[in-house]
Amino acid sequence: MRTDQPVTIRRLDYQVPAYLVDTVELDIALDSERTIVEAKLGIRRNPASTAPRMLVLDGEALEFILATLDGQPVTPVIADNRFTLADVPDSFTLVTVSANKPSANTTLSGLFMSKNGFFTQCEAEGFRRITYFPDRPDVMARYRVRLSADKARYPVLLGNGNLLEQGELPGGRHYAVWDDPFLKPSYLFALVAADLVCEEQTITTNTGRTALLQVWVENGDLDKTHHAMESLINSIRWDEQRFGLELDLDRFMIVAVSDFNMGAMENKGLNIFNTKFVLANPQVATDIDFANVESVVGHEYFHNWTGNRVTCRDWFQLSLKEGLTVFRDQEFSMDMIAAAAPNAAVAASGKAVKRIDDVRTLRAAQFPEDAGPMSHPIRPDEYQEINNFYTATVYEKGSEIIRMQQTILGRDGFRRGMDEYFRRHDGQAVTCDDFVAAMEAANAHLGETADLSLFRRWYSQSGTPVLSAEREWDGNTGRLTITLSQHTAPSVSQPVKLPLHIPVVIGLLGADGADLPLRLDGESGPAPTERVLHLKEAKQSFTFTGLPAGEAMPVPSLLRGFSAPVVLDHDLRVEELAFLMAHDSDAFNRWEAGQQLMLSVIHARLRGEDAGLQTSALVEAMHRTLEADLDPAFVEVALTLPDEAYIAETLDVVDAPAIARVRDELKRQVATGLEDSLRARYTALGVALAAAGEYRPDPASAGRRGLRNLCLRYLTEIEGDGLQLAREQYAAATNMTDRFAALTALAHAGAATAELADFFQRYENEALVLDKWFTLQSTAARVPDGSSQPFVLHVLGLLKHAAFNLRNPNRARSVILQFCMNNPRHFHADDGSGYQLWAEYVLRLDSLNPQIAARLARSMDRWRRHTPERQARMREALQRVADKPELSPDVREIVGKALG
Ligand code: 0A1
Ligand code: ZN
Repeated sequence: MRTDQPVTIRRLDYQVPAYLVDTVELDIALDSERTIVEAKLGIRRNPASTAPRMLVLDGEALEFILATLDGQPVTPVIADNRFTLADVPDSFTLVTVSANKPSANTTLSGLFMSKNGFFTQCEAEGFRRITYFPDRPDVMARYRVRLSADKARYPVLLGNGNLLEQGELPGGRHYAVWDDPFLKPSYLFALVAADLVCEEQTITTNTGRTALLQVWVENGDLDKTHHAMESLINSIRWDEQRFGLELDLDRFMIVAVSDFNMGAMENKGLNIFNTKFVLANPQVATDIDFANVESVVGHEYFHNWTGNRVTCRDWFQLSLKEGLTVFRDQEFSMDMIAAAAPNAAVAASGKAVKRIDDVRTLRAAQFPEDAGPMSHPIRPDEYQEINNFYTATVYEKGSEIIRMQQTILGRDGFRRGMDEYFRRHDGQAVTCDDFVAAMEAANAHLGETADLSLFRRWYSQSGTPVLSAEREWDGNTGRLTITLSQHTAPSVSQPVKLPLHIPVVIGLLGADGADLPLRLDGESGPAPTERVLHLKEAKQSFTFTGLPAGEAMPVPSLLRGFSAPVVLDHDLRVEELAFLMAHDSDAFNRWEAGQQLMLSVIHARLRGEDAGLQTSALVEAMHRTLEADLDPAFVEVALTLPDEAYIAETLDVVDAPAIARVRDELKRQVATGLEDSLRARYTALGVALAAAGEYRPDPASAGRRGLRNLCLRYLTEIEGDGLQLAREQYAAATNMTDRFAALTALAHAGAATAELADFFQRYENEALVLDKWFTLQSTAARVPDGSSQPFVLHVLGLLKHAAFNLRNPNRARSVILQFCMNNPRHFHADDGSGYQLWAEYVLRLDSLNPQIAARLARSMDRWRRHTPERQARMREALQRVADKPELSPDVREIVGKALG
């Protein structure tokens, strides 16, 4: 629907559905130009509803053909994407016949075509583009589907559930009947009709049932399915072990499609994936790609319980399934890393590195979102377009809110809560509050600990709290008082913010760097060396006693493991940060102390100070980290400077090119200070990797490659042999991780002309690798030949490249979204050229694919924080988009909020 009047949907307006659908029988005759859908719905009035006796179904971009009620023709009113029938009985069978045109569907929502066939995407509201239906998640039905299509072109016909029957039809067509034994909401419906091949395997579940697992891909990609299959099996095993949850189907399919708006989709038994998160082999995928495939396969599989068996009552509850499932996939990845580790220390370090990666994402994506015009609680109160609410807040912050419940209740308590959640709600569509209530009920025996009444505010309040800590040390008596206070900045929709329940995991380091026993005033008995402080008021003090008297104040290690999604405003001195960086038993906080040191240097430099002493202290500390006998994956993250986006969030006024410049300068200083060690480590890791033999994407070797490639990157920042090393590595690489890392180092140095050309030739037929080639050039610090050509002209060149295609979301993202979102130094060019490009492409994309256009539109979210000159230009660009009369509700909501 295209409209100029945005319609706001509110959470508190929720009403139960007036009619329920028990059974759905679909007959879908697939045709690229005119697909005919006959739907037979078993409908009954919802006894819980007091609404008028009027059946209202959703329907969008459908051609109505006919309808019958209990066999009698009826004439619905069809207007404004609704099908309305007055005076219907209490229970009846409705048959509708409609048509749609998949070849014209560029939105990739509903039934659409990708090069080799038909695919669907129904979350959130795509099913209404396939047939008339009450397209809301609290209407759960049993589905049986008959698909028919041309056999030569679309030899594979897939649906949800079990295959009942298949056969030939006249005219070169064939059919298949699929039956899903589980109740499901319409957003989990899926079909695929395409020319595909699969890797398959059977598996026995923990109760001895056998299931067929399949990974379906285009012909020619079977050499890239193995990792996805392995990840699927690992996911199944992990959910059995960690949560006692078993695969409930006889058949579980993953299908890869190259045109897809998001990462993947958890349709019941028929997960549809963006190729980017399925296809991987050492020649085309990097270590990061391998890890991403594992985590997305896990994520979609875990949805089978958290999302499908128990689903959302309405879309405001989206975080019920998404926050929880992100938490589960994060835990899965951590456990996989730990399982591969040779000993407990490496396992702990590997888990910390995963946690650090997740926190970096949260800070770079969610913190800005929560401080900008799209700020919303993880359970939003209103939206105009639900597709705009598949956000870092609902997903990543939502996961943090689940993680805090585990921190508060303990691992066992959390597991009890999960068991209770399934015991109560299996087969239902429920709310976030139902989840928290199950957690509480299962842990009632814990008393006050299980009282999550205050904790619930995390679901309703937006914004990132700032947590401040002050210390008072009485060296004579060995008493340390830590006063914690919290403050969340007001937002437009929530001018008053209330205190939250913040679990603060804490340790105290003694003079030798070891953890001290933590005994709160009045306590006796054994004292742990790490514990959770529960901050529930605006300000609270905690006094620790029995600490070594006569010594210097112990150094607090606060918010270990990032125990809450807050900004910690600490009062630690530079020397204390360096001490934590060297000694903290919590690896996350060792990393964090380093990041804070780096930030303070960057801030000082941005203020125009030279910060020489601080810089040398930092470089020395980094040197020690590089030389220490530590897990290479940890060293890599510890030596990586904070992202530009995170730095920007810590400033009041953002001068993006200045941030990039200061960060570059610091990088060069680090590289100069560490040059010999970097080269030595680069060489040593190369030898170790070569000795380990063939490429494997396991955490240990990925960690070595990661650190080695970071060393290379630093070395290419300064004069010397860095570029030479990168050229040699590029040419000699036997895997994509090393080849692409070398290319990246060269590209950022503006010295990649020859290698970029070579790379294009080598991978011309590998779409996902070409996406990398485009992404790298759109996000590079310099144009490939290092010349002074304005960067935006280079981006325009990429947009005109024969291999560029705006209709393919991955390709569109690889150039235009990557440039606008991940290349702040050039996007914010002084002349405003980046903003003009942005406006033009938001408009172009909006007429093809509003979801992708709206994602792009969001790169202007934080426009009010830039310098006044840039703000003026950004506003102009935003206005240019807003002034277009015909805008999708998706883009209208984003630019409306940005300007509002
Ligand atoms: N539920 C999916 C995400 C998803 C959402 C919307 C989509 O199409 C508009 C596609 C996928 C997940 O969390 O993986
Ligand atoms: Zn999800």
